[in-house]
Amino acid sequence: MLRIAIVGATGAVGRECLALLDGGIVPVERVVPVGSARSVGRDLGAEQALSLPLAPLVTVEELDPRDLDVAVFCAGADVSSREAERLADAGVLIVDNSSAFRMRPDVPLVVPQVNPGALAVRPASNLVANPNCSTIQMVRALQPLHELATLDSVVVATYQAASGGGVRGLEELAEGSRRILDDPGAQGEAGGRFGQPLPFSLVPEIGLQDDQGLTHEERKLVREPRKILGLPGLRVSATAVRVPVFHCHSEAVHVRLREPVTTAAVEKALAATEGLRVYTRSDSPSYPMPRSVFARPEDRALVHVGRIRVEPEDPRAVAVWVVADNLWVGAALNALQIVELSVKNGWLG
Ligand code: 2RA
Repeated sequence: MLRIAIVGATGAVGRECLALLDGGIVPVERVVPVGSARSVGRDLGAEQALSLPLAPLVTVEELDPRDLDVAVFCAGADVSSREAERLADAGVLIVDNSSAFRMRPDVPLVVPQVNPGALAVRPASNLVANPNCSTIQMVRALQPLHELATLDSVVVATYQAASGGGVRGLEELAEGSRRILDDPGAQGEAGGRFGQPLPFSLVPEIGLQDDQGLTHEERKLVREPRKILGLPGLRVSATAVRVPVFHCHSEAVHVRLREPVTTAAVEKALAATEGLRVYTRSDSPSYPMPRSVFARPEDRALVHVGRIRVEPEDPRAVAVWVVADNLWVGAALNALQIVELSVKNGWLG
């Protein structure tokens, strides 16, 4: 039975972590919700109708490592950078959802369905990094393609939901959409959670652009798959776009393989992969959509792959459409599956 802290418990990902723990993903003795000073005193158990053994909400500075086996951080890179290593150095396993430690060589970057071997032994750093949400769903679709015919290069365009911007992102999309429906002339101001007005528009910039014109989100989509898949030379070209959708990230993934394949072989390889739901042309519709994926918990836990096709002029070029719940597959569920795998491997709990 684990003593687990959820740092950022009142945020969009933290709330999903509590809900998943309530559903029994791992056996818990005690759950410590951690939030800002202004959240102290909130009863998250009542707010979310949880039946967990919840401790009173505390601030991250108040966490005592002697009372913890594991802490899941979902409060952003600043909090992780400032507080995670204090707990890790005191023996607490840290599963971090932020970008703070992902590229450190002594920190495994883990998608349990893709590179479980990265957790065969406890990392000496006591740090495990959860990849970026848009990376997770992409590598879960890429892995079977790599095993089938060896990846050569990837081009991806993402269509990322407002929930990637947390509670504030969801609220801004809802409020801004209402304003425009009430007054079609309302333009909305630049700034805000997404840098530009999102309702009824698209924002092709997630995170700051670097001096080569790639945004932070696109850099993650280039670097993280190389580490997770163990393919340091993998070429990835990414365009990350924020779209006026509340939940679930979608991705148009174009892959170049080393060997020729058929659509039937690709569908078979994807369908044989744990945690993927495949849509073929005999399905109606033959593709997943954000609202259909978010509608049921059993679908929120899967990566959905459709529009599977081999380019007519090039049998080594494959295109797929990938949709997943960025709060579950892309964050809370992947993080808790890391905890679950660590327990299964016998070195946690
Ligand atoms: C986003 N991947 O979608 C980033 C962080 N969750 O905004």
